Amino acid sequence: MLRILGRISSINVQKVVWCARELELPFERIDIGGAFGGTDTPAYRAMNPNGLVPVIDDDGFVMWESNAIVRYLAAGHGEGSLWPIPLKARADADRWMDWQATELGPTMRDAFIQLVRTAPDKRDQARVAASANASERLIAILDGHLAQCDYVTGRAFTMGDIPLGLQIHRWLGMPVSRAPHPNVEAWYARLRARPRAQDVLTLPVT
Ligand SMILES: N[C@@H](CCC(=O)N[C@@H](CS)C(=O)NCC(=O)O)C(=O)O
Repeated sequence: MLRILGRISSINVQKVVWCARELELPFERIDIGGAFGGTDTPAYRAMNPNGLVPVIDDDGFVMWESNAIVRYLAAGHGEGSLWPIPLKARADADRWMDWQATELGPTMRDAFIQLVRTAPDKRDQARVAASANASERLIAILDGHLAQCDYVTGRAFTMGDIPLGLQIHRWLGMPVSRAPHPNVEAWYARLRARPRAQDVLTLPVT
C-alpha cells in the first residue's frame, strides 16, 4: 500500500493526500516532521536527504518532492483525469504546478510565517506587507487566467489545480487584508465542493 510520510499541517503533504484521495488510492499516512520530529534519523535521511516532508513509499519506490509525487501518482492512476492526455493540456497543468512551487509559494511564504507561525509582538510587518503585496500581484495573474476557464487547464479538474488550490486555501486562511479576486474565489469554491477535497481544503491554516 502507498505510504505517505509527513504531517498533515504541511501544504506539501496536503498536495499528496488530496491527490491520492482524488485518485481513490488507498494509503497510510504517518505523522513525521514539525513537532512530530523523525526527519533527522539516518533511516529518514536515507529516504530523503533533504530531511523534509513529504516522502512516499509506493511498494518500495521511495520518492520526495511534492509536485513530482503528484505527477507520479496522477500519471500512474489518473490518465485522462488528473493527468491530461493531450500534451498541451498536460504542459499547461505542469506550468501552473511549477508556478506554485517557484513563484506564488515562495512569494507568500514570508506573510505566512509572520502571520501564522510568529507571535504577534515578534512580527515583522514590513516583511508581511512586501510578501502580501507581491502575492496579490501574482494572484491577480491567476484571477485573469481563471476568467476564461473553470479550472487552471480548462473545463476539467486536473493535477494542476492541486498545488495552487492549496496555496489559495492558505492565502484565504491567513489573517491578511485581501483584494477581491472573484474568479479565484469562484474556482476555490468549486475545488472546495469536491467530495475528495473535504479532508484537506477544510484544514485550518497553521
Ligand atoms: N520542495 C519540497 C519542500 C518540502 C518542504 O519544505 N516541506 C516542509 C513542510 S511544508 C518541511 O518538511 N518542513 C520541516 C518539517 O516539517 O519538519 C516539496 O515540495 O516537497
